[in-house]
Amino acid sequence: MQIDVFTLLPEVITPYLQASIMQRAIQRKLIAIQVHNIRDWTTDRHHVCDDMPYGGGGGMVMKPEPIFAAVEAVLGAPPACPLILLTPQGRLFTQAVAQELASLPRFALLAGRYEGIDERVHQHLVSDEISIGDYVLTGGELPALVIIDAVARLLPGVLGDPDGAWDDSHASGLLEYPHYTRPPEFRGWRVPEVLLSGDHGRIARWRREQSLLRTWQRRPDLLAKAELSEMDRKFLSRLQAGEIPTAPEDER
Ligand code: JFE
Repeated sequence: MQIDVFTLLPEVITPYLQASIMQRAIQRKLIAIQVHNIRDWTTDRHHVCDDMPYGGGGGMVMKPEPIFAAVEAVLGAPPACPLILLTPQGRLFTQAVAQELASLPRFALLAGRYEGIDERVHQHLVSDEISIGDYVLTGGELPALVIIDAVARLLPGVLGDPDGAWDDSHASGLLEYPHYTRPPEFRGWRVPEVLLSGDHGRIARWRREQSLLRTWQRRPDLLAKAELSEMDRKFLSRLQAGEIPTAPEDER
């Protein structure tokens, strides 16, 4: 997998890629990431990348010329791979979008700054626009890193796990069950007895019910899309009927 990142702040992107799991994935050539400074493609003495908005109003707008020059120099014209603009106006980034991107051999990310980017970049250069959530950041660098991270961990071999990315919350459509490790008692708080029982059937059922309980309590919107068995549905209707205690064990 090859990813190109276009940014005015390469120094924000690079350190994250040089640590931990990302660094290992790059060393093992599972992923190749090139970071390009858009300012390197300015042609004026002061390397200016922003200008005042036509029509007035506050804030500055990213100029189109250095962006087009950078992208066309690296990706060609038209671009050889999808070019994704990070913006609050994009389609929402989800695990499904991460999976979609993880299936591509190559894509590129354009991280803007200032209050916006000249509309001609949206219209004539970019192939897709993604938002990582409904809040406003100061630029596209953190969204770019979020996307790289979520995609990288889906690539075979990036996680230590031989089964690939865990069948975790957003993959299965339910929230994760609670995790515990040693010691069995910490400050008087005990690990649920079932997890110490060695009974793998009971443990699997407890975890499934905890996933269902948490999803019902915290993200009931996810239940509509989740894949639920007949047992799952029976458990949820008992929850709904108030037949199951919902507080953590140690608070009952
Ligand atoms: C840029 C900015 C004023 C944006 C309404 C480039 N999910 C997500 N949140 N924020 C971003 C993405 C993001 C991405 C790129 C960005 C924010 N800004 C700041 C300022 C209005 C804006 O759009 C500049």
